[in-house]
Amino acid sequence: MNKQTKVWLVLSIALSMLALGSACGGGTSTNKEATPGTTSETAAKYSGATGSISGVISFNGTPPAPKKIDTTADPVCGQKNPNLVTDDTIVKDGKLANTFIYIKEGTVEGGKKIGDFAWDTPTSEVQLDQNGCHYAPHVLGVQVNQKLKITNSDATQHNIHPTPKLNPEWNQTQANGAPPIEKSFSRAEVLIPVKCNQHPWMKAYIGVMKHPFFKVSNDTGAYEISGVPAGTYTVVAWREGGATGEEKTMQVTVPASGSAKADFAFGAATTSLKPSLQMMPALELPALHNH
Ligand SMILES: [Cu+2]
Repeated sequence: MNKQTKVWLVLSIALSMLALGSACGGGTSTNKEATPGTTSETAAKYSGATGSISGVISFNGTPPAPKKIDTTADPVCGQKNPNLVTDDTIVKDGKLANTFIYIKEGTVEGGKKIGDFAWDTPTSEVQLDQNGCHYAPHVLGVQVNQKLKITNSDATQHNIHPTPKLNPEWNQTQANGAPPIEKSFSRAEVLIPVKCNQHPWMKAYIGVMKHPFFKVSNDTGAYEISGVPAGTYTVVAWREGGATGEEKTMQVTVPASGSAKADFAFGAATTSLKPSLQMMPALELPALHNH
C-alpha cells in the first residue's frame, strides 16, 4: 500500500515535469490543429480583388562604362563573342535594367498577411541560357519548386555553379551539345548568385520567391507586377553590387482593380544603403516571433 502510493507520487511528479518540459513544442502543434487556416500547412489560396504594381527604375549619375572581358582562356568564347563586356550595370537613357523588384511582405485587404497564403507553383519553366559565354538573362526570378531549364548554346563546356545561402549548393558541368539541365529551388531566397567554374566572368542572379509577385526591370527600366491582391506592401528593388547587392524599399498600397506606382532610383545621387538596412531588422521581427 505504502509503496504503491510512493510509486504513484513519483510517477505523477515525473509526468507533470514532462508536461511542463514539452509545453512549448506541444502547445504549438495543438494550436495548429485547433485553428486551421492560420498555419502554412493549411494556407488558403487568395481569391479576392487584384491590382498591379508598376514603375520605372532610374540610375542617377554617370553609370560605370562596360569593361571588355578578356576571354583568351577559352578561344571558343572569343570567336563567338569577340565584344563581350561586363553587364552589371545596364543603363539606357538613365533607366536601369536587371533590377529585381518583389513584394517582401505586407497585408492584403481584410488584414491577412500575404505570406500566409499558398501560391501555385507555375507549370511553365524559366530558361537560363549560356550563349557567347554569357548568361541570358542576367537576372531572373522563379517561384519555389518551379522548373529552371539551363541550356548551353555554346560550342564549349560550361560549369553552372549557384552559390545559395538557404538552398543546397551544387555545380554541374554542361558540355557542348549536352541536354538541358533541369533544377529547382525548394526555399525562397533573394537572390542566388550563379557563376561558371569554366569562365570566371560569367555571372547571373536568381530570385526565388514563394509567391508570383516579382519582376525584373527591362532595358527601359520598366516593370509591372500584375495580379497583386489588393493591400499594402513593402516592395523591394534589388540590384547587384558589393557583397550582397543593393536594396531600396517602398511602401505601396494596391487598390482593388487599380494600379500602384513604385519608381526606384539607384546610382550616385540617391541616398546611401543605410535607410533600407536599418529598416530590415524591424521588418524581420514578425518572423523571429514565430520561433
Ligand atoms: Cu561558362
